[in-house]
Amino acid sequence: MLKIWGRANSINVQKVLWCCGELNLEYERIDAGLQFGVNTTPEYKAMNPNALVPTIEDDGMVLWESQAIVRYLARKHGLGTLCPSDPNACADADRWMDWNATTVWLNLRPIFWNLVRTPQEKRDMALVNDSRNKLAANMAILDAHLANRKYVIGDAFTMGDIPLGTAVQRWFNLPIERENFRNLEAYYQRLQGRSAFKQCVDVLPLS
Ligand SMILES: N[C@@H](CCC(=O)N[C@@H](CS)C(=O)NCC(=O)O)C(=O)O
Repeated sequence: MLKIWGRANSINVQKVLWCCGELNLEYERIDAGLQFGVNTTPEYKAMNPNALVPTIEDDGMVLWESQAIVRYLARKHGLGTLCPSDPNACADADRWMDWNATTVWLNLRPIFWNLVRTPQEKRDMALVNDSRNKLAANMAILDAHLANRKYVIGDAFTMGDIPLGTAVQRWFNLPIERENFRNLEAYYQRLQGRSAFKQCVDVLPLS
């Protein structure tokens, strides 16, 4: 059976759990990271030398990097649905996944880290404010893009929605100022209608 190492509150683990839920895959999840440890053991580092979560093992295939895992599972079990078979549609989904990893996450991470994981007196609020403004600019792009489509590549839900969906959930639940992005709000509500998103990602409080 597919094995997933990683604590359930990690945004990167959540991408993989949500993907498995969309594909109705059975899996065994082993808690790892932060208070659970495991990820710093020699055995774990032999699988993932970064000592980060998630890592998966599937029929002898060991894989780390959450978005590579989402792509792998979507291609293996959801070709034509979660992973579009049309190369243009697939590239479109890839584009939004990469944009999340290379752009959105860089702005979201400092906000999350300071407001959720750092005691109030030690927070770098200048960094939080700057990152929030940059994240709001990213969310404005997504909001405009969603004006005439239900999901990031069109009217069908694909792997392209998974990483961004986890970021959008944080945007709406972090204690920050938010612009009134109506298309983005409708998108978040649409995601909330998906049971795997509700179970694996839309879990509060953020921790
Ligand atoms: N680029 C990696 C990043 C993985 C990552 O940073 N994981 C964090 C959790 S979100 C982690 O393992 N932190 C250490 C810990 O939980 O102990 C991915 O997408 O999988």
